[in-house]
Amino acid sequence: MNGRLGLLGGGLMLGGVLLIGAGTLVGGELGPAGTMGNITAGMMAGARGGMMGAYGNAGPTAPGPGASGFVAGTVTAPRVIRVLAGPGYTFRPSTITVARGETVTFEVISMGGLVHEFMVGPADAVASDTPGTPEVADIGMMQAKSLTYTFDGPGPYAFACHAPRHYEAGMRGTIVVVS
Ligand SMILES: [Cu+2]
Repeated sequence: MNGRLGLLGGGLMLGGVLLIGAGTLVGGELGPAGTMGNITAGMMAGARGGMMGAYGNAGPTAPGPGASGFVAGTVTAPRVIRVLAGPGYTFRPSTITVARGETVTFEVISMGGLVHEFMVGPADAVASDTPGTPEVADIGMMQAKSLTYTFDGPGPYAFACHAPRHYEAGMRGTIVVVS
């Protein structure tokens, strides 16, 4: 096990929230560089299965509107959506669908070496980095921070990172509101 792998393992559990599937995604990205070549598909599947068994449906893979098992988030029980910030100036997913009126907790994980922010709200406020728009900042490498937001209007809503030059480089995403 090399240092990178140890870091990955530590990153799977952040703030008590399980990042189901994150290992697969990271492995896929690091794989071409050769750093993760010693992780087999079976190892990854086993790790994920064990964690899913421990955490059930509480992890950040809750199905969205239209998907089987979708339960709209509420103020007391927000739906958790995991968002990967980076590597580079990207969010994944870059388009997120929410039901109108639901409350969502975004678990934002910085995956690369950059420090990111996550702002969410009305699209115009997010685009212009309007003070007071909900955001979490200073999300360092392999850190996770969460932000809870209620989509009580028709939209359009958006999310973005306004760390210097990140937004301009394309670090933004779209929220689709369905009724
Ligand atoms: Cu950023």
